[in-house]
Amino acid sequence: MLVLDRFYLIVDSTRWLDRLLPLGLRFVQLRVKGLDAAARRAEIAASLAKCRSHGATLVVNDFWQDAIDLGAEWVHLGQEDLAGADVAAIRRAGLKLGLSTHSHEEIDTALSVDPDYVALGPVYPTTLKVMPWAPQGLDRIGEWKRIARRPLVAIGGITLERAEGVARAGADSIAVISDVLSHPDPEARCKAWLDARATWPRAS
Ligand code: 3NM
Repeated sequence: MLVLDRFYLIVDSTRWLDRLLPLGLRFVQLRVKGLDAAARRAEIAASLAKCRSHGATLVVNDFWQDAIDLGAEWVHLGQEDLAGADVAAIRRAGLKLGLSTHSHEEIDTALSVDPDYVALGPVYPTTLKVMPWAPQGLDRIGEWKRIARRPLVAIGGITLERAEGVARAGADSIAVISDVLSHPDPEARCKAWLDARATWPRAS
């Protein structure tokens, strides 16, 4: 089974990569919004180069055609992105695929394209994304792991203090934005996550 890094940071620009990759990040998602196509492609290309030079893996959110064109290894799609994506083209290009899920219907849809990981969210309330789904809670993680039978990423409102419980519940990897990027000292917080992940129990 594919092994994801247990700490999965999501950033919105290469500026974060310059600051945080030197700390030892291994698995990072670039989630850019609101750039025009040229600026977006430049941002993805620069992020890929930076991650490669640090031995980290970059997951490109949403823009699967750019990910293919620019030689990325991973793409992450939400359900709406998935509906408009050419999964066969993504596969032909050799990219690995992660998918967001929030409900039984969505995980059924996700599993129909055999993704390399499934993300479940929001585990806790999050302020970063407006969503109709109530927080899933920890019990859903175990349920999702049984249904998905592949690496499971937990996302949404997860703090470092909550992370061990999320890992114990069955998450293979924990995706995080604000607990690191909105922290008064993002470098120190990122380092604390990187150190902590080695101590989490593995439920699977
Ligand atoms: N997707 P934070 S929750 C981008 O449930 C995103 O699919 C979610 O940010 C989902 O760690 C979320 O600050 C926001 O809560 C994650």
